[in-house]
Amino acid sequence: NYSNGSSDDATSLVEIPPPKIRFTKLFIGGEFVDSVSGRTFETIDPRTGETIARVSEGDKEDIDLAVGAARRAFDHGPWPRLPGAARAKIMHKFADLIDQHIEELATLDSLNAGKLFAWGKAIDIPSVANTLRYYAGAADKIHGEVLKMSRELHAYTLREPVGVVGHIIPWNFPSTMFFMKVSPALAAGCTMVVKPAEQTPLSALFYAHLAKEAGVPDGVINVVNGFGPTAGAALASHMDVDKVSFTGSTEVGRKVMQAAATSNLKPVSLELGGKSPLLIFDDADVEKAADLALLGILYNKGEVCVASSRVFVQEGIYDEFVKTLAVKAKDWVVGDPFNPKSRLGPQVDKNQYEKILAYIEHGKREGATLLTGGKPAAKKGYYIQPTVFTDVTEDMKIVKDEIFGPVMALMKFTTMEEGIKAANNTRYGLAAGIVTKSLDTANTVARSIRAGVIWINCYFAFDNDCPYGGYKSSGFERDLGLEALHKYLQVKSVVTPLYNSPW
Ligand code: TXE
Repeated sequence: NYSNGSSDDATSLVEIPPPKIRFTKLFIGGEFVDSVSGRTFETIDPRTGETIARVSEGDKEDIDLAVGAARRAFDHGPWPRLPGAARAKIMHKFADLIDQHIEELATLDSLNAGKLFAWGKAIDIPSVANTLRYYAGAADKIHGEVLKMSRELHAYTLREPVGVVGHIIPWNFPSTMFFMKVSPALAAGCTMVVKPAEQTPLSALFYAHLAKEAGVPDGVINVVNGFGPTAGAALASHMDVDKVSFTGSTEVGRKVMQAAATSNLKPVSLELGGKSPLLIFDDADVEKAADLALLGILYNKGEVCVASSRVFVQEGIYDEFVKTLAVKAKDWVVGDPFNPKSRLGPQVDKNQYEKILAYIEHGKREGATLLTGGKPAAKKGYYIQPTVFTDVTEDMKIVKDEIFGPVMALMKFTTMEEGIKAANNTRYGLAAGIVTKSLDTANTVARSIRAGVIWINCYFAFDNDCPYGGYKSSGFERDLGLEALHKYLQVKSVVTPLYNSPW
């Protein structure tokens, strides 16, 4: 059964060796420094609501200093001028250093974001080292091409680093997001300022330290902790930043794009919210489909932009699916992220916790039926039970809005056409899942859904090779894959006349 907050349940605090919080300042020009104002803010343990540490609070002045350091490193420093293989060598060393600190880094993310320690140790942290290696492998293969040209001209393109990049990242995957942004930008030869989410600054600062140890030159990676409307906004509107790469809410994505447009018209890439559908057809194996549906919404306690928050089941297996899902949901034990039995930790902070519970209440008021969960899962900390709503209609708020928590809306469909129409009935377009044994169904649905990633008979099948990002209000441009490398590169055309041309 779900945790109920009693003293022997999974949410009881697991005592861990008190982690040393080694880095709490801003990292600018290769040094850890206090903020100009001297201000600090608390970073919180979502298991208890208590303070882990106080962290320097960056503001516009600190962003100015960090952008200045990145600008100098780009205009005069070695990084953009190094041969790609030399950048790759440093990136490999950086990745090796991450491998040597997996436990410490996983501890920071679990403590700061409520992420499962076992998964962080086995998946998140080793994967970020591999993301760095993936892009290190691309650093010496960046080149333009020779153009055919229709007249007596010889021409080619160069691919040059875009310049100083501002990365604004969220809290749900503090390590993954950091390296999804930083790795391709490093390979491209850019310099950068990272603004981690205010909820989760700790691992980002650790990575800044490891970057220096690996030999990344001073000023190439700068980290400024701080809040969105101050530090984030200053980065997005900075006249000396050449590109902003943002992951976060659709609402703030709009602000970032506006700030970019009204400052120096820097290009932006946006990876925003989602309300991803999972379509399960009559021919699916019900047990497997229920497992995928639960994974899709409960992994990382639903704080995943591509979470399968809308599940559509074809009518022939709907009743059996509902029964199976209700039983299997009980295996998703809510508990302390350091407890190996836990499969969902606490939500990241009080705001998210209250937002999710408010959506659950709204769902109940709108007339949806709770199949499972619907309540806090502990007396202390930001734990919520895995929650599944049935009797849901497409006009309900719990179906339209991104909740970003362990809350599934379960619906029934009849024909494939009806399923596709319902799946596309959203302002978002980040991901979608299809469960079927029919190739025809899979291929037709994959081509009919307007979303950036389609998973057939799987979910969350991420890979460094595989670009992902959104259609519609889920944003534009892609993270991961070689697509992401190209967003940190400019194309320059170079043209010269041939010897007998009229020039
Ligand atoms: O996001 P914000 P929040 C969604 C999810 C969640 C909701 C709110 O639905 O419930 O957003 O979360 C910085 N200029 N996602 O409030 O505010 C901020 O400091 C520049 C989906 O945490 O978008 C942080 O670093 N930057 C998502 C980053 O933006 C600003 C992941 C994201 O925070 C800013 C997170 C401003 N004016 C939330 N205001 C996904 N796509 O994965 C804030 N920021």
